[in-house]
Amino acid sequence: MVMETIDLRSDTVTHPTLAMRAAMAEAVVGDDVFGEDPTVNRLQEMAAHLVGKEAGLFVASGTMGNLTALLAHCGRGDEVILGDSSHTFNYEAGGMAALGGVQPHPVQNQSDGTLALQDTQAAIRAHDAHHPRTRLICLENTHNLCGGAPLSPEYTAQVGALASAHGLRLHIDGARIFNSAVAQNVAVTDLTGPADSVTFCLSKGLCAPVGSVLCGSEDFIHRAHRVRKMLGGGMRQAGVLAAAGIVALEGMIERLADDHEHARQLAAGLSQIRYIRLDRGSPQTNMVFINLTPDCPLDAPAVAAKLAERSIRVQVKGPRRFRAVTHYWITTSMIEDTVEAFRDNLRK
Ligand code: TLP
Repeated sequence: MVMETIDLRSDTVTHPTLAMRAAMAEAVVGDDVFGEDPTVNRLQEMAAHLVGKEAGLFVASGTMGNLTALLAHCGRGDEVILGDSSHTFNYEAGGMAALGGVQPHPVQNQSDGTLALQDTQAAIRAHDAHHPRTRLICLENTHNLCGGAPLSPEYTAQVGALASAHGLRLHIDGARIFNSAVAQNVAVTDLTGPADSVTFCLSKGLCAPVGSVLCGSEDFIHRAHRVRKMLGGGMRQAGVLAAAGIVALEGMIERLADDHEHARQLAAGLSQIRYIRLDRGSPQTNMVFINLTPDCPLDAPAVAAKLAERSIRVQVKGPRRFRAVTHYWITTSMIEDTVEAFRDNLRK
C-alpha cells in the first residue's frame, strides 16, 4: 500500500495504515453518546494517561478540540490570549467569537512560536468593569506557522506559572505535540504538565483517518463533554474511528523521528539549489518552509504546477513561498525525487 502521489502539502493527508484498517474492522463498538463505546473509552483513557491528565474526550477534529476547550474554559465576554500566528486565531473560522462570544486577544508570536512573557503579562486585563475578563492563555506546540517550532518544557512551565499567578487557565493546541516531544527528546508530560487542557491530533503525523483527543481534569472533561454535544460532536459508534487512534498511540509516536529525518534530508537537498532559500533553522520537526529568491524567474504557483506534473504536491503559502510536510507515507526515495524535481525546474 503506497500513496500514488508524493503529497507533501500536509501530514493531514496521511491514509490509515493496514493495521489501522484491520483494527477498525474488528472494533467493538457501542453508543458513545451513552458513554458505552468500549473502544472510544479505551482511547480516551490511553490518551489521558499519555499526556498525564485525568480524563480525555474523543472529538472529530483539532478544530473541534480547541473550540470545545475554549468554550469549556470561557464564557461570553471572556478573553483569550493567544498568538497572532496561531492556528486557532487564523484557521478555525473564528469559532470562539462566532459560537461562544469569546474575544481573542492576539499577542505577537516570536519566530520560535512562543509568546514573549512580558507581552503575555501585558495582555492580562486588570479587574475593571470596562474590560473583558481574561480567562485563558493558549499556546501551540509544535507551532505550525512558525515553521513547526517545538516549544520547550521550560518555556511552557513559565507560561503555566504566569497563568496560575493570575488565576488564568492554560490550554495547549498540541495538534503535533508528539512531534515536539520526539524532536526535543523529552517526555510529552513535560510539555503538557503545566497546562489545564491539551488537545492533540490522531489524524496528522500519527496517521489515523479522523479525530483528536482533548484531555484535562475530570471536571473539565465533564464540562467539555456537554460542549461537544452542543457542537453536534456526539458520535455514536465512534469506536471504528477510535480503534485507528489506539493503533496510532501504540505504534506511531516514536517513528515521528523518521519524518523529522526526512524533513532534514529534504532541506539539505533543497538548500543546494539556486533560487531556493529555506527559513533560518528550518526544519525543526516535520515541516520545511521553502522560499524562492527574488531573482527566480518562476513564482511559487508556477513551480508547484511543474511539480504537480510529476505527481509531487507541495503547499503554496505565498507568491514565493511553499510548505512541505513529511509524514508516514513519504519515503527517502520520494524525498530524493522531490529535490530532483525542484532542481530540474529551477535550472537556469
Ligand atoms: N492544520 C492544517 C491546516 O488547517 C492548516 C495543516 O495542514 O497544517 N492546530 C494546528 C496547529 C493545526 O496545524 C491544525 C490543522 C489544527 C489545529 C486543526 O486540525 P483539524 O484540521 O483536525 O481541524
